[in-house]
Amino acid sequence: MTADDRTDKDRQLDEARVDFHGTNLTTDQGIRVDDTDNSLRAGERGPTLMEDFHFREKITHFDHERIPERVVHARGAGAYGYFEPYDDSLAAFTTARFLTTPGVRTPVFTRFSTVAGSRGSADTVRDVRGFATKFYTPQGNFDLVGNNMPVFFIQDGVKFPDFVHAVKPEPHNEIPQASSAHDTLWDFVQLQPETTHMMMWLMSDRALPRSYRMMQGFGVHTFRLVDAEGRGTFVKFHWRPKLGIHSLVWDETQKIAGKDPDFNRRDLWEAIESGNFPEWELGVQLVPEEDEHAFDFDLLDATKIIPEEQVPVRPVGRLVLDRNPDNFFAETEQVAFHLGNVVPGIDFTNDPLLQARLFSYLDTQLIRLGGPNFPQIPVNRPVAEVRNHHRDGYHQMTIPRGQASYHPNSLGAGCPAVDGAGAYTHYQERVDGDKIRKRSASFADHYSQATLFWNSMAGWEKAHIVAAFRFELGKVDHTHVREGVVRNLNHVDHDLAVLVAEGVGVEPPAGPAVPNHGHASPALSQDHAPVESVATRKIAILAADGVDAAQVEGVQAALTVMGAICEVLAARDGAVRGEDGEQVPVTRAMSTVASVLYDAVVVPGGKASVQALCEDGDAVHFVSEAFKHGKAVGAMGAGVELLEDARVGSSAQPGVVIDAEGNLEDFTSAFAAAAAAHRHPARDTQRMPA
Ligand code: HDD
Repeated sequence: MTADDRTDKDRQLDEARVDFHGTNLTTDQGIRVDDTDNSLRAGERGPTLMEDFHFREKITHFDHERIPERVVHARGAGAYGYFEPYDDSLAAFTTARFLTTPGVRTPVFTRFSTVAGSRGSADTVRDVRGFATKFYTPQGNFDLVGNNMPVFFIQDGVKFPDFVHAVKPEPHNEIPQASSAHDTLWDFVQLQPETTHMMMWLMSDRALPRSYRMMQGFGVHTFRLVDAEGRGTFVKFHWRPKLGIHSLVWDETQKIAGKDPDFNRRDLWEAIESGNFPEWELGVQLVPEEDEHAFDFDLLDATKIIPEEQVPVRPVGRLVLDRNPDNFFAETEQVAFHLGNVVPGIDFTNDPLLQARLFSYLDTQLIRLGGPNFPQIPVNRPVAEVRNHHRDGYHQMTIPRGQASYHPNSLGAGCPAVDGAGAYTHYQERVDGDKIRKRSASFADHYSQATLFWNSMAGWEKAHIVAAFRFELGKVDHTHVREGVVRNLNHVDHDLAVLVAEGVGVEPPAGPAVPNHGHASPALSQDHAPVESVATRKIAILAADGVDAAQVEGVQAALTVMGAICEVLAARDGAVRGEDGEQVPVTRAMSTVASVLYDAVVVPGGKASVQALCEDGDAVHFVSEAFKHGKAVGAMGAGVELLEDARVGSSAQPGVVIDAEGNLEDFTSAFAAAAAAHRHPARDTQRMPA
């Protein structure tokens, strides 16, 4: 980042940044410390003295280092960046200037998260991913606190504690960690059909993102844009990743959870450190107020999407993340998002899930961050001025001057003054009704969109969904819970219900509960979101002594130019000898990594190298496993022998690229295309043991 790229937020953060280079150790009071390895004692073998203020301060501070983790979304990773609108086309709908002033870069902090696991859980579990962005606009902070799935489990926030209790580890033994595959979640699900649509998303590969950089984000609720005249337009927010929407496969995620529990976090960090700044496009679906009732679902129901074929997503700007935080706790842990942080021109709707969230986020920050002054924590501070009569509380960081801390006042010249111009004005909506605990009949259809989702999936996506239901329900001990889920699924699609029932040993339903409506929304399938580039993909090149050095270098050079990250893996770190005795640098020892940490694998030629790899179980397994997980597998010259040993064979399977002649140019272009396709699910992997 150059000095010119620094945002207002970045400059503001300078005030809080502390650098320790060239400094001496002090206490919190700034007193220089002469020894931090030996406590002060009465005699060399005597007891520690209370007067050792350095010892007491050091231990006390340590004892108080932990704060409560987030009750949900505890595990996450974040980064700074900016948002930039493409043009002023939204000016007709909203007074939010950060959305409508082209060329203006609004600083942001984005945090991605898993929902159910605790802070130390693995990244690649089956779960929803949070996608929360704080925009530090000159009009104040706007937080878009979304997920990577466009719908939610429940319609009314009053049920959120029930849902979260059901999905979290079970209360008696705190098992399982970061997993939905257990009785309490599925018990809740079978009794609460409104979860069905979201469960289809959760059982799909959307719950297993390859990277935070390769997943969509959604504001989920219908919000409102408000123009200068106070007119409203309904809006749904969408984030679309520039690198395409890609997922891992289930077997892979489970292995990565052990091999590299920080997989997604590391991926985000490394991409930003290496200058591959992740980018998303912000899109909006706009619905005029008068069309509120034009749909066969309720816009206020967060278990429903507006199909993109009905209301297209209009691109409005881009989000770029270009700087990692300096300190995880200070920034990523202490960042506090709140759906209620809105700027003029953006307002809420009466979605009962949204309304509940408006209460919960501020409330939870009070316990998590220890009092009402958390907006003063550097990562949370707006770049807009904060002037009000809030006073005192734990950890007040500002020194409010003057006598008057009330409104109205004359002793402070009436300041801070209340002036309507440019102030946030709530959208005027006429509301009347009886006080009543009742849900609208327009929220009652829990299945049509679950069916829409199912119908929209490609064959391989359907197969993954069925396998996911079978896995999850297979972990459920109570038969009646399995049966209840199958009953619900029979309202989605009869074939789906039968396939799941057959896998989990319950009686398949005799016939469909309702006929499948047959509609689909192609935009929902990951098959229809191709972004075919190898940029930032990790390619493993397997080598041993005797490798064809020219091929290693050639493949590396060609793929690196395309933006891929190539790593040479060998039995030992350091270097291997090429066929002609030259040194070929090794990036990592194979024992420190695994195929699941790469997107594709190449086996270059060189007789001795390939023979050694064929004798090395790690190398054979590497290739079989990559193949099983649908990744591009390539071999040049003698490299094909390793493919044969790994049961990949030399036959034409999708995504397997073999160049027996060792023609570098032909090979790299075919291999790059295969790797860019991400996965090759059409492959026959039944026989593969990996
Ligand atoms: Fe929530 C955190 C997203 C429903 C209550 N939520 C939280 C985070 C995300 C979401 C991304 C993590 C923010 C961060 O990185 O710090 N939540 C959602 C979405 C929802 C949703 C997209 C539905 C559309 N949430 C929801 C409901 C409630 C909450 C219905 C309560 C009634 N959510 C919370 C919370 C959390 C939270 C307890 C925990 C930590 C935090 O807020 O700061 O207040």
